[in-house]
Amino acid sequence: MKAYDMVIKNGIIVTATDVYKADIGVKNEKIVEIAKEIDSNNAANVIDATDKYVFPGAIDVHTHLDMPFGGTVSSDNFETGTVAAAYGGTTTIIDFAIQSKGESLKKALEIWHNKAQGKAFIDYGFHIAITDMNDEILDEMKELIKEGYPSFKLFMTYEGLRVNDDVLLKALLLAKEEGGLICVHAENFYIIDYLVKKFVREGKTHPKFHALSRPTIAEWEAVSRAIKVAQFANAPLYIVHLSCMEALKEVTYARNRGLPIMAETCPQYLLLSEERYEEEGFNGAKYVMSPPLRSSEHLQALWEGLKCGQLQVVSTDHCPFFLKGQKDLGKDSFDKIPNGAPGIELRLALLFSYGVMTKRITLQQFVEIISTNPAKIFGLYPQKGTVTIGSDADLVIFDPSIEKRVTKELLHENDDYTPYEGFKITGLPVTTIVRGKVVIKDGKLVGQKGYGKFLKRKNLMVV
Ligand code: DUC
Ligand code: ZN
Ligand code: ZN
Repeated sequence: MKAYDMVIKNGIIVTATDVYKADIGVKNEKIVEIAKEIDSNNAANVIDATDKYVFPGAIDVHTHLDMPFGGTVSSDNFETGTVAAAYGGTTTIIDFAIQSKGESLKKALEIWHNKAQGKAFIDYGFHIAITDMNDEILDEMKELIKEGYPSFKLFMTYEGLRVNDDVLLKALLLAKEEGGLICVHAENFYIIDYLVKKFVREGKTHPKFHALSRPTIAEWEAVSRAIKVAQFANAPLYIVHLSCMEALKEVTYARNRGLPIMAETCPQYLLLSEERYEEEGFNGAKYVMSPPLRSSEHLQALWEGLKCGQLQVVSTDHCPFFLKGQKDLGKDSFDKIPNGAPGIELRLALLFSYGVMTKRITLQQFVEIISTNPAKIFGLYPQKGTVTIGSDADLVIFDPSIEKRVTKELLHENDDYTPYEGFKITGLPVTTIVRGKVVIKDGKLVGQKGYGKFLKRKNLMVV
């Protein structure tokens, strides 16, 4: 019997704190040795990573696979979505199990477990989106935090999903008491509702009115309100898909006073601006997502927020819909376009190309943002999120010398477009390893459907 199931040789290991050259020995799904030189005769499988980076597997804490939404269902399921994620260097996702009205949280989890069971190529966990709160649901939250589901999402907007501030407050108080974390989709429902109805009444139905109906003040107000409710509850809070500088200023102000407020942004808010809505014909619908794309000054501010650590995570909010057959439900009016866009596969390549290569963030910050912080915040650290002895052998071998232009054909997301068509990429993941098993090998899928396992999470950290 060999001492190692796998040895990765000569790679440049990058963690949130260090960059160094060493070999990695893997046994029984775990990293068991990191040394200057490991004898490859002792290994069943040897992978040469010369001139390549070895990152901890990336963690995407915001995906919507197989999700009923906007009169249709997001087009990637747990099979296609996790394959695309693995190609992109993501080894763990945390998806959202969404409670239907009148339903228990456990029922929502049962439905989402059934969607994922036997399909995933990479590991996964679930946040629970609470849409219908009462005392029993509060009791369930308590129980579920202990059972490995410590994070909950509340929508402050979207008819049918949204909750009021009383629910936000109750959830925050409970999470504070029991060691859970509340995440919010923060936009002001009433501002948006007023503007959507006004534009529709005036016959302003083009996709660009989606963005105009969701101005930054709607996000700013809701982020500011959520932070204040969290401050009152003395609870940590995580703001999902933050998109504008006013909201970032609220987060920064709170963090500078020592409040446990954390926030993520997504590649689309760093790299795509509102001019996209002017693309010809119905093409602006590709970018109909919430919050919407913003003007370039906001993009600049978000990069600075990442650099200074005021934003801790980049996730994708991957929520794909086909332009033909799904987005066109809103052909006659922007308010019927399913909200969301694909992005699960390009997160590392985009952030490396436009963050690390342009020196907006360091290589260590890149790892922190895509892997270490998500693991810490959501209760997976140090099992995941770093390269150290005893951690799961979730590893990405990344070739920084590859140069490509993004085309839809390059990708594995189940969609008929990518918002990043034509983007120049420097650096791509070539090999993705999940718990010691190679899932993507030199750019080819070799993993097994159903290998990905459900992760119970605990011990959340504030970063
Ligand atoms: N925003 C989107 O664009 N899609 C899914 C849900 C969300 O909040
Ligand atoms: Zn959201
Ligand atoms: Zn989302």
